[in-house]
Amino acid sequence: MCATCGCDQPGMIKITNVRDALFPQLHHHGHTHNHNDEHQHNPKRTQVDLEQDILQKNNLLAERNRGYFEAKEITAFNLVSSPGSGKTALLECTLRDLGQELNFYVIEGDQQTTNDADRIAKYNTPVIQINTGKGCHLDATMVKDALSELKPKEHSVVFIENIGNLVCPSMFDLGEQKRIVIISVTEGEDKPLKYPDMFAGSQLCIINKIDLLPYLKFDLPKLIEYAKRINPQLEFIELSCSSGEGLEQWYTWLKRQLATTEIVS
Ligand SMILES: Nc1nc2c(ncn2[C@@H]2O[C@H](COP(=O)(O)OP(=O)(O)OP(=O)(O)O)[C@@H](O)[C@H]2O)c(=O)[nH]1
Ligand SMILES: [Mg+2]
Repeated sequence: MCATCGCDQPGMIKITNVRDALFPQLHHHGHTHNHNDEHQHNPKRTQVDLEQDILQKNNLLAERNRGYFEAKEITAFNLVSSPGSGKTALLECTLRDLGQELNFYVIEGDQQTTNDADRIAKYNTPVIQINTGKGCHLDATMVKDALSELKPKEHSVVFIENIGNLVCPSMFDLGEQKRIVIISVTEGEDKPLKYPDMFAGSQLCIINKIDLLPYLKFDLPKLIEYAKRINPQLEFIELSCSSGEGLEQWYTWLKRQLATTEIVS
C-alpha cells in the first residue's frame, strides 16, 4: 500500500481553489506531526505497523470529517474508479441537470493538473483541486484541508472525486456517507474479482459508457454477478454520460440519499 508505494512522502500535496483562484498553492501533506523527528526512518517498525498507524490516523480524521458533515447536514460522496471511467463526466452531467435544484461543492483529486476542477468550475460550482504529486489516493486530512477552504454551506452536497485508481483509495475512509465505484464497460467484467476491496467498501456501483456496449465484448450480467459475489448489498445503475441514458435513475438514487439527511423534502 502507500507505505510501500511512497505516496505518503512529505511535501507533495498541493491544494488549489480553482473557482476563486484566491489562494496560493499551499503545502499540505496529510500529517499532524513534527517534520524533524517523525519522518526519520525507524528500522524497528515493520511495514505492517506503519500501515496500521497510517490507517488508524486516517480513520480518526475521517470520523472528524463525518462529524463535520453530520453537524452541517451535508451529504458527502466519495467517487472512486480507475482512470477515465467517467467520474468527472458524471459530475458534469449532475451539475448541469441538478445544479439549479441543489447546492453542490466538489473536491477534485488528481496527481497533477487542475483539468478536472476547471471542468467543474464551468458549472459555477465551488471546487477545490487537490494535487497529490506521487500520491495515489486522497486521505481524510487532505479532505479536511480542502473543506476548510471550500466552506460548504449547511444542507449541501459535497462530491469528492478520488484519484483514478482501483487499489489505494479503497483503504482510505474520507468521512463520506457513501462511496460510489464507477466502472466503464471498456474495462472488462472481471474487475470486481481483481480489485475486490474497492467493490466491497462501496454502496453503489455505476456502470458507465453503456452507449459503447454494441461495439464491445463486455458481459454486463457477469460483471454484476462478480461484484455481488464480493458485496451482496451493492446497488447498480447502468448509464451513459454521453447519451444520457440511465441518468434519471442516478438522480433518483442521489435524491434518495439526500432525503435521508433531509436535504430534499
Ligand atoms: N462513450 C462514452 N464516453 C464517455 C462516457 N463518459 C465519459 N466518457 C469519456 O471518457 C473519458 C474520461 O472521462 P472522465 O470523466 O475524464 O473520466 P474520469 O474518471 O474523471 O478520469 P480521471 O479523473 O482521469 O480518472 C472522456 O473522454 C469522456 O468523454 C460515456 O458515457 N460514454
Ligand atoms: Mg476526473
